[in-house]
Amino acid sequence: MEPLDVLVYLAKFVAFLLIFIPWSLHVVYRFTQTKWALFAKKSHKIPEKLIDDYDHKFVKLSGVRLHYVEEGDMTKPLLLFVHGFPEFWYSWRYQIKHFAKTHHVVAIDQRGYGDSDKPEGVENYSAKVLAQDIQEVIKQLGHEKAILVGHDWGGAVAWFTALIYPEVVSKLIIMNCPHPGAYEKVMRAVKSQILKSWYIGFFQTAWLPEITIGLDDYWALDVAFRSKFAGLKNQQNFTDEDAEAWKATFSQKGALTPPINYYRALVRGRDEAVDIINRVAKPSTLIIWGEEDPFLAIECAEYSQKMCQKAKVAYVPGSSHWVQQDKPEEVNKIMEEFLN
Ligand SMILES: *[C@@H]1O[C@H](CO)[C@@H](O)[C@H](O)[C@H]1NC(C)=O
Ligand SMILES: CC(=O)N[C@H]1CO[C@H](CO)[C@@H](O)[C@@H]1O
Repeated sequence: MEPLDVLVYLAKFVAFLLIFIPWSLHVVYRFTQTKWALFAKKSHKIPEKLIDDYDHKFVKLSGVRLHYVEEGDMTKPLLLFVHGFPEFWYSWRYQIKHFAKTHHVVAIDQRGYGDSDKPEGVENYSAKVLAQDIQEVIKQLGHEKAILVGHDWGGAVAWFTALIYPEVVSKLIIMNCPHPGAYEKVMRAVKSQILKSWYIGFFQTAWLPEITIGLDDYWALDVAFRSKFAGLKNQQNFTDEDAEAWKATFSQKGALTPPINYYRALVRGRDEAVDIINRVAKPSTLIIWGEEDPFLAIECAEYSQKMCQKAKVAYVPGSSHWVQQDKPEEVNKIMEEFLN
């Protein structure tokens, strides 16, 4: 080997060390940053204003202790707000103060959610148990009846409360949630609804839904509440601070399983509930429907109306599934007209 060749060889070797090795390390580093970040847990904190600007309380029921936020005059009629999945009392932030002028406003964390108790086991989240919680909350807060307002799963619980305990519901306001009997009819009649309900099947599996929702710092929550996928055109009402509140709530230990258990209990308990779900809702009912809901076919509104003694449907054009947060002014106005 000539000395010059040796020099060239050495130069290449040094270049290799200087370029290739740092590059490889960089690639490995990037890999750990992105792929491992999928499983990394960031810490989240409830924004101060959620704690300071609202009156937080607890109510003890026969099975669980529930957390709630309260505003307004307790001698006025009770307006009881029940949130959906995956949400908590704060989903009603555009309604709580607004209706406090005219009502005793209470927004609960349903069992298994937020600061409320989270009993174990799928059976503890059956629709009958959830409806019983609502009936007990009304009594414990010193009222005979409530105007019950429910959205999504909170809507389902409100429907079940009206079907099982009609005597405690003076009026029913439902947002983007079908009457349980109507839902089954829509599943048979409207083919697209089966596709829209894909996640209910997924939620029947163990562990996998919890892991998936937690991936990449609860990316699923961003997709659900802040993306076009969710039917959102106007995203201004879901601020970064709101997203932080959501992530702080659902990143608490064991915070995902109880909400998913609602779906597991629904499917397992279907046959037992069959006599309840085909009942007609007796209270005077208002159905508010955000038209751009990717999870529920718009036909659900009309089918639900037919399962009520007396019901009015108000469609909200351009609204996502999260109608009371997406179009608060419209929703509050529709509610006021119905309440007066
Ligand atoms: C339901 O919750 C109670 C506590 O509230 C608990 O004692 C019971 O074991 C739970 N049921 C199941 C099936 O896990
Ligand atoms: C806080 C906020 O951005 N509120 C907006 C929510 O959306 C309505 C339109 O439906 C706006 O009018 C609000 O200002």
